[in-house]
Amino acid sequence: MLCDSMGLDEKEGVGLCVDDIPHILKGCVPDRYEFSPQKPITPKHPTFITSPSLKDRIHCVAYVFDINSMDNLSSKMVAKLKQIQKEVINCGVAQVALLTKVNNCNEVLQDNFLKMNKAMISQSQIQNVNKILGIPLSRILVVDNYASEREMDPVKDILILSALKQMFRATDDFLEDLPLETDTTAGMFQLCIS
Ligand SMILES: Nc1nc2c(ncn2[C@@H]2O[C@H](COP(=O)(O)OP(=O)(O)OP(=O)(O)O)[C@@H](O)[C@H]2O)c(=O)[nH]1
Ligand SMILES: [Mg+2]
Repeated sequence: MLCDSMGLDEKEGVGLCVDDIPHILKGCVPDRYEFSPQKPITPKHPTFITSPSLKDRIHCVAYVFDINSMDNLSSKMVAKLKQIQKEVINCGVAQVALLTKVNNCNEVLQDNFLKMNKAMISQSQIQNVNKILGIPLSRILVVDNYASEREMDPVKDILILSALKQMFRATDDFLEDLPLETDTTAGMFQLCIS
């Protein structure tokens, strides 16, 4: 299951509230819950999930960035991201970064699919994410989403499916570290930086 959240904003009281993060990670936030940027969810909320099961929990967090905005991340935004990462690490949840709007995937893939990672890794934006968030290069994924296209594009599809595969691998790592339980439906959580 892929869960999409409200985007983050560097300003306090705008975008997803950092205090909501632990509740989301633990699986206490119900589907379709409407987040309030000023007020995190509390156990008093009528649909708050007080005893979440493994399937309600988040197993992998994907931080979604526009690749072209990586050089302009403000120090406030970086501080907010680090605060969130602390919560994520505390909960033992896997993390990946998903960089969208990559514009050279076409050349890279057409050149030689096997060289893709090498060419991508040399991109300064990827190095930046690695430095800022400490996310390993293999967990920094790049995609070019469908935006204005009318037809399917196999090159985009390859990148998108390969990103999804890496997310599942990260999710598997989380599940492998858990004590054996019967219910292992995986959930992922996407944080959009707007
Ligand atoms: N060209 C291009 N456009 C993209 C890509 N990803 C998203 N977009 C466009 O960027 C805009 C914002 O995308 P969203 O998915 O709504 O971004 P978001 O961060 O989730 O935004 P909110 O949920 O509204 O905070 C839309 O117009 C998308 O079509 C991409 O990889 N390439
Ligand atoms: Mg969104």
